[in-house]
Amino acid sequence: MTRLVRPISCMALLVMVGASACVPQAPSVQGRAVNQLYGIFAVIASIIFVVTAALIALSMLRYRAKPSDDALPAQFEGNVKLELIWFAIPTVIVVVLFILTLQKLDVVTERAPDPESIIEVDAYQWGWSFTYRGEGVNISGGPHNDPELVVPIDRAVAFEISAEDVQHSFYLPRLLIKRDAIPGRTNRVDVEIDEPGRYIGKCAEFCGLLHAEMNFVVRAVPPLEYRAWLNERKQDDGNA
Ligand SMILES: [Cu+2]
Repeated sequence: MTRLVRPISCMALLVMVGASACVPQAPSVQGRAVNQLYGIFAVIASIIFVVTAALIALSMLRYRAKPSDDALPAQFEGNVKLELIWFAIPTVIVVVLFILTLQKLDVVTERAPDPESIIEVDAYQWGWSFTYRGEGVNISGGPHNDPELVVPIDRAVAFEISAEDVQHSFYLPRLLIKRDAIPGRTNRVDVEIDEPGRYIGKCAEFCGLLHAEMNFVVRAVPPLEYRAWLNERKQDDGNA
């Protein structure tokens, strides 16, 4: 039976590492940094799980009491070398993960020096208002009328996020972006999307009765299409 421990452990490790590699990749510079960090955490956690489970299984199988064996097994008290090893290994793992997390945090929180657009996000019960700063364009909507904003791909766009009434949260699940929207405070997050598409946005902070219907859409398009859309909206809003 103990001969099976190693092949089963290797298979379990491969399945877990493979599963972590199958997680969909976020199509943005910031989301990809988070994805990479998730991947590293998943691989290290999988190795720890498999090694721990294998050692438990091995000791249960190899050292279980035998019917004929009623003598007390050899007794040990303390093992300095072993204790140092199981102190050192988790410490090294935690320090390495901490340093990697700080590095990825730099990517996620970095502000673009010259973003293509700055979009002021105002959350309220139960909708969103998006104002393109300096462009005279506003898009807003609430339940059953989800606002759809347009952003360019391959360009950094800055979101400056605040709230009018209670706390909300600006959340783009597919892009792995989330920032709290807090009354009286502005949180900024810069996002550079690199695949065109429609990305669903949600409020991720329970904020009242219609919280679940507080959705929006981010449509990412090529830069030229974005400029054309912006000019069209400017004219429409100007004529309104
Ligand atoms: Cu909300």
